[in-house]
Amino acid sequence: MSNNIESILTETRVFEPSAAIKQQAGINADKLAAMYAKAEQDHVGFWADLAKEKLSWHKPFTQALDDSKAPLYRWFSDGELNVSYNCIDRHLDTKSDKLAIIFEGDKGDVHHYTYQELHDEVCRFANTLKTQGIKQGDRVIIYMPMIPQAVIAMQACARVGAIHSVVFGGFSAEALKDRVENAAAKMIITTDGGLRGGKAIPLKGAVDQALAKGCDSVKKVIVYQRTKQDVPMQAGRDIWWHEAEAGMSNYHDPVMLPADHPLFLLYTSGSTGTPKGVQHGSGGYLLNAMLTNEWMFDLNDQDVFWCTADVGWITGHSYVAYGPLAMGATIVMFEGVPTYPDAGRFWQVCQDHGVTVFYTAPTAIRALMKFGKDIPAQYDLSKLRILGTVGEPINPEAWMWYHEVIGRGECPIIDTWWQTETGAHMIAPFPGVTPLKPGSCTRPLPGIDAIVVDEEGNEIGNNSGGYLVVRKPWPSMLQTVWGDDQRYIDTYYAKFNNKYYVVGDSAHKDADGYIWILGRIDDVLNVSGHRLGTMEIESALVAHPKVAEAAVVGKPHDVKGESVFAFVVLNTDLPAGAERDAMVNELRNWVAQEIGPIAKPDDIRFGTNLPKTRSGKIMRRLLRTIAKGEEITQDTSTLEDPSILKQLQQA
Ligand code: 6R9
Repeated sequence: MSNNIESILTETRVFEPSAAIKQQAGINADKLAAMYAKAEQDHVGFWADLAKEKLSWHKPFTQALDDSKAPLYRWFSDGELNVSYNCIDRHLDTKSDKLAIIFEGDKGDVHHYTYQELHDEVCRFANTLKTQGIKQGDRVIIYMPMIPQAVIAMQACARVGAIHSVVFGGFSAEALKDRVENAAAKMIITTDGGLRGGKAIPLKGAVDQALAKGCDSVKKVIVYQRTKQDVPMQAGRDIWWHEAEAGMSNYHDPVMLPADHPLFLLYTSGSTGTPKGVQHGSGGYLLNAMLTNEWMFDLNDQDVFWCTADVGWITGHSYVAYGPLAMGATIVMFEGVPTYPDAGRFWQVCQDHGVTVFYTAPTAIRALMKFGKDIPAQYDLSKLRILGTVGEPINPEAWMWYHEVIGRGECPIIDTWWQTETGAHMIAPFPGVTPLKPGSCTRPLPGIDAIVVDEEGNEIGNNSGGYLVVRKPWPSMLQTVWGDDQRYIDTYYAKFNNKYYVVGDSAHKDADGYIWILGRIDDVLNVSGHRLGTMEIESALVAHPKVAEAAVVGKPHDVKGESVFAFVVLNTDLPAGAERDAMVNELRNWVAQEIGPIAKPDDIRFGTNLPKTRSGKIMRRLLRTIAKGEEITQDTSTLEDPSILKQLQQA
């Protein structure tokens, strides 16, 4: 940890907000100071007032926070609302003709939806869900590419009170099956396929494979036609979206639900083998998802907001499907990839649709940076006024490139730290107020009581690294792990006796109170901003008939942040030459099939054993050193068989 801290502390540049953004931003220094003061003085009241002001309630709540079963907190429980009503219907009086979604497909096809059109689409699909037997509380899996129908499906679920769980389209049939079964979902909504980088990617095929292996809870599969590739349809179970929707009304009365009714589950990797279903509620989740679009992105009626995240991740929930719509903003959705047909694609989309606020991940910035500044220079990016980043720490070099080359040296870089579990931004700058330091996500938001503590749970101050924790509950925090309250408590609260929400990241706070995220402290990798559990990949590897044992570690990677490095013990002889190459390929494809291509190891090394202590614990820190290609200087005296290190280094 100490190496990291030192290297980060050498970053001393500070960027004040420009005069233009200072003047434009809805939240100025005075307003922000008043918010901090109010939150400090009355934490629950601060959130309660915002909930009353920002959301449309069918029935007002009388109690903001129910902590009677802490740490299972519930917000605004006796209030009633509907999330989809808050995202769509309430704008219709004043904004029915305003664009809600500007969609650009992989091949450059463009489709616009006004708020009225979005309303009608969502209502028709909500009526379809009801007709197909979906009731309040049922779980619905959405396994779709990045097209407006994914958002329409999410909003329609919210309208009828069904709990959706979006599974990223890049996950395999096996990963899909695990999630369907854990959620005991009644329906899957999918497409024949998706288009990415000029190629048609099948999706329905993976659904069929998953259903062939189990998933007995699934009664219906609704299939949207996107690519028109041939897909088999099983009579009685599978139905085309357009056929199911035929004759449905454009009107649907949204179901008013308790504010703590679950809105969605999103599966995410943790330090144990199986992904957990992070459960989010309705009112509290929407409040923070909406507010942070106002606070961090300063969204107003003239803005065109493009968040490049897929709806399969939390960022695509809070900053595509829900938050900006609750603000009544115009969003861009893009189906394709940043490098197709060439590395100017992102900048072309920004130019063509007049994007003013752009939000992406450091891995994308680093990848596009490699192509040089001449490519973005070919596009008119003058409308951009705020740039955001999320998913992993952004290195100062990428920060500067983003700020100077994409942001003309004027756009503030809003580095937002948060997680699937937190629902919305937690630590981030306000564009019109906060001086920026490249590489720091700056300060916790008002009402977010995030601190850094030592092993004993005592707050530590300047310049020492420790655990990032959150002391007080906040409205968009996860409600629990689906069906497993104990796992929720064990994972997030047990470490400090239920006193703090434990984030799983290490961080340090500098003398100005700025937070610098150092990385995960658990066995979670961050590959291109996506969370992958080392245990998950290890379980996939050992499920291969020829694998006896596996250990996975992260290796620093200049574009992806981290790459997957696997050490494998086969139950056959140590392979060599062409045989070894073939085995490496076989295992990489195996992992892609078990989890998805994002989990494919970049490197695989074979050994006759793994470095273990005499008590049988795998010494991962040694494996990390080997993965980096560095010399081993650590103490290896507790190793059972030190010769194994040489073998793994040479392999
Ligand atoms: C939103 C999202 C969460 C983990 C988190 C941390 C890392 C996210 C970051 C960041 C440094 C940032 N992370 N944003 N690290 N600076 N701005 O990414 O959610 O997929 O659940 O990942 O990502 O390690 O704990 P999720």
